[in-house]
Amino acid sequence: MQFSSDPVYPTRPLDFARHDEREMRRRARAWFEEMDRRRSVRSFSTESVPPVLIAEAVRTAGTAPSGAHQQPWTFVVVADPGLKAQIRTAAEAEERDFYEHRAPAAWLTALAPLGTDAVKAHITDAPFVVVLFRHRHGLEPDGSTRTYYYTRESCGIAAGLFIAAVHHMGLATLPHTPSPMGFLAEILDRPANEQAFLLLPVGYPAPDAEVPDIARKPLGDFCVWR
Ligand code: IYR
Repeated sequence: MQFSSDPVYPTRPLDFARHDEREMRRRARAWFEEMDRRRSVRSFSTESVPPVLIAEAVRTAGTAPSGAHQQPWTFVVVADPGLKAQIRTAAEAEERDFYEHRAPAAWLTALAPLGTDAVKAHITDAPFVVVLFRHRHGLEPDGSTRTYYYTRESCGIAAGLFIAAVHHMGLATLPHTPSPMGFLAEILDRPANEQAFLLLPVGYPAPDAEVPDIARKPLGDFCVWR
């Protein structure tokens, strides 16, 4: 219910680019082809990357739609080699525990074809490690909390835009989810309302990088029309 005292955003005309159908088809196909070339990269070059490029990708991620426009995210860009080393050590400790003790057999079976293990060289090789923190709730200036809505969905969309932006500019990334990720908030000194959501190393692929020779599902296997 809308009360007359509720603040309402002022509105302005939508800035929308309309194309003819031929051009829409061309753009749709070209974008698919570009995104279809994206691969998750697990071995990175140590070559440096201009920080402004990472800033542009984060800026793009920040265009994501979010629940009630609450923008429940913080992207921490880690370039400091000492911090990256700390993150790698902590992530590898969690991953060793995962692979050696915690992972159910079915999960290890599902991962086996990818050949992943507890060694996470990408964290120290890639020039940047971007950690996306989800705001579980907001904080008012007086320290009280404000409920946020659909924060996981919002952060998932922002992460997708970040991954697309990184790929589009000619860099590579990998969504990595060491579990549990509590150590990231600690090492990166984040406030209590922020929880690590995704860790994304960003850089150039190693010159000899290889990826699993796998195909994506054909459209008909995951798109249903009614
Ligand atoms: N977090 C672990 C395990 C892992 C889990 C999934 I699901 C993957 O798609 C890949 C890895 C790791 O990073 O090795």
